[in-house]
Amino acid sequence: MAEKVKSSKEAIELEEKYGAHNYHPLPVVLAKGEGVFLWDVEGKKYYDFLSAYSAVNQGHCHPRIVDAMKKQAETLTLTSRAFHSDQLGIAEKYLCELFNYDKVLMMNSGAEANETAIKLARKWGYTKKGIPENEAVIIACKHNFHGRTTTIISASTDPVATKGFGPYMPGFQVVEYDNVEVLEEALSNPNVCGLWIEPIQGEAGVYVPSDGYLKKAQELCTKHNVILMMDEIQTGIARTGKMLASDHEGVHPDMLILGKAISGGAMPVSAVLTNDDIMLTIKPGEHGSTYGGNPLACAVMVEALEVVKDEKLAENAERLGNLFRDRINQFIAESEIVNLVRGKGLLNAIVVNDSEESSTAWDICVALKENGLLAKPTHGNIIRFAPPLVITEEQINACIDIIVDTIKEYETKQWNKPVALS
Ligand code: IF1
Repeated sequence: MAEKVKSSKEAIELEEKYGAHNYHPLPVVLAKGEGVFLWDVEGKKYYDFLSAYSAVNQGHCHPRIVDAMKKQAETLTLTSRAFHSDQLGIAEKYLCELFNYDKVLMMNSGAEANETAIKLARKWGYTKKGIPENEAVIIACKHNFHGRTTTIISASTDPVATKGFGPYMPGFQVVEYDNVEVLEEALSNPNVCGLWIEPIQGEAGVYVPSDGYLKKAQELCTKHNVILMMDEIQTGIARTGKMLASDHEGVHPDMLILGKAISGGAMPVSAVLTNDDIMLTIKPGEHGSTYGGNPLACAVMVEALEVVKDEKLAENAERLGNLFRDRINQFIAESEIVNLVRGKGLLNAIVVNDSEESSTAWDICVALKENGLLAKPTHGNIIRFAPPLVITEEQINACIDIIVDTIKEYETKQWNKPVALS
């Protein structure tokens, strides 16, 4: 029988002793999740305002997703792609019809989906665009985040993500995000096969580009015969108030890269969707993964996406995201340390007026935890707020009260000034 920890303290000690130290988690040990709520080992209840970095958009342990998972888990979980399964074609059809693409390649993690996108773009560049072998270039943006593999970090501009992991994969050129002039210049290079961007830069601190940037990027890609590779792993699946963040500008990317919430936080599922001209450049045996498109993943994914539609999660994210930013902006007018809030739908962040190296954002997140709300800084001075999209108006108002009161308490302690808590 699996052991159970007796306390949060014991759990943390076990991770410290036996686990890699590749994270610095907030000091909380979670044992149960339901909807927007999480409970720690001692039974304390929290609002989840991270949603596992936008993987749990449908809420923790959604009953429909759990039931679909149980049913398929008792029937057939994995065949490998050496054989067909009765679930894959159904799931592929569902995704292609939902997002309007010819074909999909199923993988597991977001990083694997981005690796797949890179291979597809390069293969298309050599076989269809006529780029000389091994000279394909993919344009990425400063402050990008697309995953942790050695090829993906070769395009990263974050020293924490790259230092000590070289040598780096060649074939990437990095340009300013949200700058169409540099795009025009970079895309005119005939060896460029892809432009690889996030519609909102999540890890960078929820950077929303100027209106029209995505549309201009697609136009320039079309003009220069370059694939627009849109990484919607964090911004997709209703998170920003539309099914895809690209939908805000009516952009249909040449290649759509999905992960995280397409399986509602139940298990890793990712996917790359594109047209036949690009997808069919990869021939049998040239790419894949043991678990890619497994029957369990397919059954879970279809139900998780049905939940998004049936519960109108995009509409809810749009409406409550506006409410969130309106109320936080009202608070900013009187706050000493919060100087802006930005985001779309229920992907938001606040910036505190302190350096990236400061512990302010972390200290506020620890105080929020004490007050029953879990969030995490993306950098020293930015806190991301991203609750499950099933949150209600009453719940988000209660959470905004917690956030405002906690920051007011923090400001008081910092400046010993009496303030009336709301
Ligand atoms: C961690 C943040 C980090 C992503 C986008 C691909 C991936 C991600 C736009 C890779 C993953 C996760 C990874 C997770 C923390 C979180 C994250 F950006 F969300 F904040 F790390 F930067 N494209 N983002 O956001 O997908 O391989 O993880 O399935 O690494 O701790 P993955």
